[in-house]
Amino acid sequence: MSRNKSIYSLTDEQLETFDKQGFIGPFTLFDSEQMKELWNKRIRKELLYREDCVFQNSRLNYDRHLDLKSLQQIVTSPVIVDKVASIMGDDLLCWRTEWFPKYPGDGGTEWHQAKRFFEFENQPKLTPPEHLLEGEKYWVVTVWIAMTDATLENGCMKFMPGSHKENWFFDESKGNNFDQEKVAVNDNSGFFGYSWENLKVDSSWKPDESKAVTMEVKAGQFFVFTSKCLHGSFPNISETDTRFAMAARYVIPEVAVYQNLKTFDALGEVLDLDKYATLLVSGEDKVGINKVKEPWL
Ligand SMILES: O=C(O)CCC(=O)C(=O)O
Ligand SMILES: [Fe+2]
Repeated sequence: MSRNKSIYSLTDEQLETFDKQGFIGPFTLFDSEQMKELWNKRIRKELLYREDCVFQNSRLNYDRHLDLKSLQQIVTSPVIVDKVASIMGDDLLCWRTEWFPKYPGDGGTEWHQAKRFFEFENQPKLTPPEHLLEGEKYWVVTVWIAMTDATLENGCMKFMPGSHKENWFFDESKGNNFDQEKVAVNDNSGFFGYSWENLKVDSSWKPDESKAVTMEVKAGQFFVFTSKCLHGSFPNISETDTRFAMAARYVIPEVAVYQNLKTFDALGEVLDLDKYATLLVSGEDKVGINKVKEPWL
């Protein structure tokens, strides 16, 4: 089943921009009033109901698109998926959704890059075939969806355009810099006490902030990026304005997700993969190396 080009697909020009910058957007999934209503009246409440979620007893709340219809509709929406398909092709798996809240007073997310999503524990979550790992083809992208307005004041995202064509400034496999004390106080950085600082290839390297592009978006808007593009976010310096976002991460079926793992380590937790599966959001899985579910809600 091939996916037709639609009004939601990226144009050739947009694809070129994505390739040049490493990110593209914002685009609109819902208008902001609709998103605020959906977020406040539905999604926030549904997130508290954890009976059917895949990772019980986890504060991370990963992959709630696997049990919540509202989120499954978002990650399978053609408005999003057609754009991801323009970049990576028709066959697509959503392998992760995660939350990035930023509360008043929270620090910004440090500049970082992610390749195989080692996530500080020296344990790659994604294993692409070698030719993809070293090649130019995109095999994993993230879609960052704003549940609330994201502003310079409350901690919107920022990117270093073109940095994905430069180096890996971070070496994820350095891993294991988990700070249990910080976890105990829960610093709300989104990384629960981990620091990218220790993963720098060259500890004296600093990105040139003057080249950063800021990404202020309205609730209901989203953008797409490759996690090789240096990205981070501003601190939330507002008094009362919490910024909430959901990141939906997609791979092509050639990429093995949580290869040979029964559990995985994430930000100080051990999560059991028993009920986990990737979600086929487009096309088909002709490779068969991952546990794949089709949308069912
Ligand atoms: O929302 C943030 O502050 C960080 C998000 C991020 O790093 C990601 O989605 O990969
Ligand atoms: Fe990130």
